[in-house]
Amino acid sequence: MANYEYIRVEAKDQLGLVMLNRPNVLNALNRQMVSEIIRALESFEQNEQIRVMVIYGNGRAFAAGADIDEMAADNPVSLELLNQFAEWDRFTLLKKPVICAVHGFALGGGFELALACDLLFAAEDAKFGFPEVNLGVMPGAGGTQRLTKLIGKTRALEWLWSGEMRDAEDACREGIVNKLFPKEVLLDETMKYAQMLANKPPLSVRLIKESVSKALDYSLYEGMQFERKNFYLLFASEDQKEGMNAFMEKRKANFKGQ
Ligand code: CO8
Repeated sequence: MANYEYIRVEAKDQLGLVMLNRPNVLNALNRQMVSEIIRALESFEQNEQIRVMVIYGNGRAFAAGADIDEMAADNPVSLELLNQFAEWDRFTLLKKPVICAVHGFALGGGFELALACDLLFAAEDAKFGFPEVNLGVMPGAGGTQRLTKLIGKTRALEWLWSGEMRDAEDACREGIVNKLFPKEVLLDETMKYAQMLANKPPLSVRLIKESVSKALDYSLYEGMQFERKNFYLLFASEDQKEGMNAFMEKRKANFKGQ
């Protein structure tokens, strides 16, 4: 497995785990770290053994945002030339499920990373927010877009303008957090869920992800046409035969991802 400086990566059965690992700065995301996260996820994407990916943080936070020390001296031209978001954009191309387990702070870029994942599980101590407004900037990695699509315009504006942190229960009520757990069991419960998902037919799982993502961009009609093609496509898979035969033969299906 590749050598990373700011993350730790582990393949555990069918799960690909990425741990953010700059605990002394609350896992502040510097550019190299973002690059490492993307490269690690892409390598799991290519790994046939891996069916589900999980991201979590080491220390007392998930991630307290982009690394402010690194960003402070940036200017529009340096940012344009750096084009750091080209790498970030590759996150949306991942087809396997990505689950995020958040404890402690998920702020700014850390919250954006969590929102980019497919499911978000949180510990009861989790705190979410976009403090960028207090730094004289704003979210830049999808925060204004993803939050608005999830909770609606006026609620997103209120939260983004205030820069305030909200607790996990609030985030759960807003529909941002899928499941809430006591901190001590967050990772175990996330792994259990990830393993359950890993046992589902992988082609169905990825085409459901793709179709649901399209629902955010497409009209209902276009989305349904897209869904239908994916539905048809699954009838070309061995897992469709296996799943339906297993049902009729009253036995457990053995899905192979083909
Ligand atoms: N960047 C750099 N260092 C940080 C960051 C950060 N975002 N957050 C915390 N740290 C460092 C602190 O400087 C401190 O370092 P040191 O011990 O050397 O002084 C260490 O982490 C521990 O932090 P605190 O002592 O401040 O811990 P507290 O428990 O007192 O406070 C807070 C925790 C409230 C989370 C506080 O650290 C804080 O406010 N952090 C900054 C939060 C923030 O403003 N985040 C938004 C950053 S901007 C952004 O994310 C833009 C995203 C654009 C796209 C990015 C794509 C990746």
